[in-house]
Amino acid sequence: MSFLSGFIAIIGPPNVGKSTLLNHILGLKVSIVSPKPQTTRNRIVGIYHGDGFQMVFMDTPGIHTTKTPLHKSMVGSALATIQEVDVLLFLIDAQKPDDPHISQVIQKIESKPCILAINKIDKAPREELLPIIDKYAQMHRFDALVPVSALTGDGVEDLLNEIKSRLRPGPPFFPEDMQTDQTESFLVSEIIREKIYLNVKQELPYCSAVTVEEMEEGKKDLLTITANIHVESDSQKGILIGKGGRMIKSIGASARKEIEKIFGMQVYLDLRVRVEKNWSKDTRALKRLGY
Ligand SMILES: Nc1nc2c(ncn2[C@@H]2O[C@H](COP(=O)(O)OP(=O)(O)O)[C@@H](O)[C@H]2O)c(=O)[nH]1
Ligand SMILES: [Mg+2]
Repeated sequence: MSFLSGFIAIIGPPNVGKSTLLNHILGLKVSIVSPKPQTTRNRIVGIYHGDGFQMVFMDTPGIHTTKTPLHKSMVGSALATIQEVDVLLFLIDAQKPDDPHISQVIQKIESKPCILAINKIDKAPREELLPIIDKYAQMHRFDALVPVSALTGDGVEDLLNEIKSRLRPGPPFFPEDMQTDQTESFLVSEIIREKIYLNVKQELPYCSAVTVEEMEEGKKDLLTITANIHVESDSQKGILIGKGGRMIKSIGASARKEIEKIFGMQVYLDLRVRVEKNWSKDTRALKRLGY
């Protein structure tokens, strides 16, 4: 038997669990997750190594209608990914089968092999699944429709088998010990960004970007990291720092704990908040911040 491989894009509306599913498949967190929509801003690659096969997953930002430059860049990155892959994994939320963004995604599928995964079945009563499956089977000729829970792992094995049967003979694209193509500093900036989403209410997370300025491994297994959080106004800076610095401390502490776990060493994390007026609307600033 020859080796099988392929590129798979995980696409769908915002907040359906795309990043959670990728992390579950890999058994490793490569893509940040939050209860807020539009957490993922870039394409994230996750590599799943099996016996005789390799699946290269690409987690994408949710596809949605948008006008702002940042969100245009996010949706653009999702749409570009669709063009490049062998198989599409289209994820929807069983609790929101009528999400208005769904038809927008379906229009972009074109003629690629496409598997529909109906996620969050841990939250949806079984009797609600059949009508959803029926409805979607009529909407598009999906190659397979699989109910899953990215949270509990229910159905994920079936889903992987469906994907596997659509891989083609080909080489492994990545070495066996590689699970993501992200740089360490990108991963660190994403973890900090996730903690902003989890700690700060309202709109602020959407107006913040994180860059890592320095990462240095010193003596005694101590990793020193300096990172900037860019926000758009002084009042946002105030919210992010919080009363007596409480907010930024809490973001820093939870980010540090997770970074320590991933890198297996002690971390000193220095977070700085910078005001960069309207960065999310300025194409040059977007580029500089990685979007
Ligand atoms: N109950 C339940 N929640 C889920 C499941 N998968 C993801 N979630 C939650 O849905 C939210 C959005 O997840 P995320 O992976 O960031 O979605 P994405 O925007 O599509 O990447 C998070 O709060 C997840 O914990 C699932 O299978 N069941
Ligand atoms: Mg995501």
